[in-house]
Amino acid sequence: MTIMALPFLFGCDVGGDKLLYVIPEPVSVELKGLSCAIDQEARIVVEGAEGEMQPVIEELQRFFRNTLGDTLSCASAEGKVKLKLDTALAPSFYRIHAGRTGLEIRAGDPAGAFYAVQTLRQVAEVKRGGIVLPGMELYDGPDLGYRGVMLDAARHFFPVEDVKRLLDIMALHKMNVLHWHLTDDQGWRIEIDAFPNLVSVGSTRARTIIGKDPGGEYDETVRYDETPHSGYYTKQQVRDIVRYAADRFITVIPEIEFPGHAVAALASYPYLGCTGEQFVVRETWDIDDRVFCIGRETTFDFMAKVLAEVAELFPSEYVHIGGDECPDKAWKKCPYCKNRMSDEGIGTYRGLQGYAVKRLEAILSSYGKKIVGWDEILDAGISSSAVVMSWRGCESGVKAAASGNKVIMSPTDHCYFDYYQFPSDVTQPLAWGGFLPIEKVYAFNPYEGLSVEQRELVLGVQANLWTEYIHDMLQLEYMLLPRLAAMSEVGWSLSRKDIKRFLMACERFKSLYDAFGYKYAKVAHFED
Ligand code: TNX
Repeated sequence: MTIMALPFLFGCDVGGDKLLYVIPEPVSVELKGLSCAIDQEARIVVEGAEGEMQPVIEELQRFFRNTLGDTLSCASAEGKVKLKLDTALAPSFYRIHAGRTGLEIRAGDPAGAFYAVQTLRQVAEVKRGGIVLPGMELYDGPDLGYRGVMLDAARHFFPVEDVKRLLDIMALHKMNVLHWHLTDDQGWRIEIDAFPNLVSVGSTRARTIIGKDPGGEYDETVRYDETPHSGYYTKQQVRDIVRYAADRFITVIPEIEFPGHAVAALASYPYLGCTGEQFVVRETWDIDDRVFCIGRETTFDFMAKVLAEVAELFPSEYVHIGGDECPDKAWKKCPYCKNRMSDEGIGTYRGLQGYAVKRLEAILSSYGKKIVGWDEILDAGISSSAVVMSWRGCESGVKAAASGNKVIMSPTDHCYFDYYQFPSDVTQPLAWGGFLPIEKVYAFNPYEGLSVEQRELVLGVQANLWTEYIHDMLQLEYMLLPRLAAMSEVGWSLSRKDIKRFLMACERFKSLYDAFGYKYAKVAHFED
């Protein structure tokens, strides 16, 4: 059993004031003189909703096991560690009282209690065979309900263990949605019983472009690694991940890209494209003209069956249907698409996408799901229940909110973690492009341009990890951390952001990442 010595993280003297460094920043903290010590003899007492509290008890026990080397058992009374549901607190909100007599967590719901444990993990110190907590009264809860991370598992595949590790990292930062990008031109990553070729063909590309994709025509200067890249999640693995996430109060929203970013699907079933040609799973990264045919009914039969299986696997209220970057070049040459336009009275090729999105929305609605889509879905008109994920800036989000739609803000300029973290004169791994230092993530204001009423429609924010140039988990963590710490404060502590305090807290957070073995970028303010 490993005993991990956590660094002394709390009670730092800064200019004479004692500060408690927690990320994301809690609502209020009052430090009390006397600390609270917990050793193996302590017991956990749970009051109310024992069943629902089970994942919280397990997280507490994991925390104690990792720090004390032994776990704490539950007792029916007289425990030193108390967990209580308190209806006076809002969902996800919690209070921590730590004092000489013990530790008490009160929470509005089990998620709130889970977040309390995450806070404790950050402020605990191991001393003389026990955990010591600062004496404190802490009150906390999130500003925004949706705090997401998108993992693109299509461009590069991340095995189950990596996804779980990402979920652990998210939990530490109190992030609560994993948007799982499962299909794209370069790979289909989820097993669908009705269409076995999606994984037998669609989950493997023969080779991958080396270095930066120049776009446009690929001439002889382009080099490939000549190594197949493959991988997919079985249904059993998907269920395992969904369960693992739920135990950490994280919802998983799957994304099945439609009607663009479809080459892996078309390579698996050529009849899904406008020409019926056989393609291979894409080996380069640029936007592709080969998209789903909107004219043929077989496309919708396919999507209805795929989405039925997807809806059954994911308990989430939402399914993400993609919708971004869908060229209309193939549709313009397609007799089926032309027929569709005349039959349905659709005046523009873009209108075909609007038609397709509405049909998918109806299909998903019959499975009890609502849709999320990239902001292009707005261009062709959407229904009021669709959620818009604003990525080309916040303008589409503002537009969607103005028409009463719910919005998730994830603009490239603040949320794209596939962008460089350092200026171009610093040596760093090849990235998509752009420049997104941690301070810029932190400066993100998802409410800009919105009236007070419209702000209600902003569900939250999301960091996006597109993985064209992110090959493995090590690199993924390097791109994610510490920028995720900044995003967690945008989502959780928006109303009380303070860059000076944050950067100071970040310094401390580094030792936490070290203790947990997470890789991070040594960004400025984050050096030794
Ligand atoms: C745009 S963001 C895309 C992705 C790329 C990404 C690279 C979005 C909805 N589409 O397909 O991976 O840029 O930053």
